Amino acid sequence: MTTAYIGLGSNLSNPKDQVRQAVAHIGTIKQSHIVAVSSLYLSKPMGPQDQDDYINAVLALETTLSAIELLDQLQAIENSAGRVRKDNRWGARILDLDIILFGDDIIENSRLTVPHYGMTEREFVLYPLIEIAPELVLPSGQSLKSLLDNVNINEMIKQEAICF
Ligand code: A4P
Ligand code: MG
Repeated sequence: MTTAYIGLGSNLSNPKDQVRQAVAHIGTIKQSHIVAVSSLYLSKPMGPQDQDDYINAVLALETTLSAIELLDQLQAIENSAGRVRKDNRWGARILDLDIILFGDDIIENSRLTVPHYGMTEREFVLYPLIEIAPELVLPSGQSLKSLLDNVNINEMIKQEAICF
């Protein structure tokens, strides 16, 4: 059994509903169950500024799937939400599901980089994550608390909790 942390993000088509529905879908993934879900957070877009603010959240999932099997499940959920993959890096999206951490695994292959390459500098990953895993330590040995000391909250606003 591995504890995976999944980052959720949306800035199109009623982002709060998109994230809530994604949590419900993730709750149906085989061989897995959700153990914690952060509140929703309203965050400023990282990347191109001519797009709407994002809704972000992070959840913890206990799973006996492999990381690639979990990625397949998450991408199927992204696709069912109507996600269209475009070339515009960091552009607007209906639903983005990223594997932030997969236990203490360090994964580097053509489909997966875990820990997620952006997690250490993204306020919309670190703040929701510390809400549900305050004592978390990364595979590198860095504590989540120490990472947060170096990250600006960038006007992000905590919103309501998510039921799961
Ligand atoms: N991939 C590799 N590692 C992972 C991982 N750990 N988790 C691969 C999930 N996927 C991973 O992903 C492209 C490929 O990355 C996948 O096929 C998978 O094999 P994608 O979801 O199609 O593309 P993407 O998400 O647009 O790319 P990228 O560069 O990962 O985007 P980011 O870095 O996630 O940024 N601003 C705010 N405030 N909040 C946000 O959530 N998100 C983005 C997207 C931009 N600005 C944002 C936010
Ligand atoms: Mg992604």
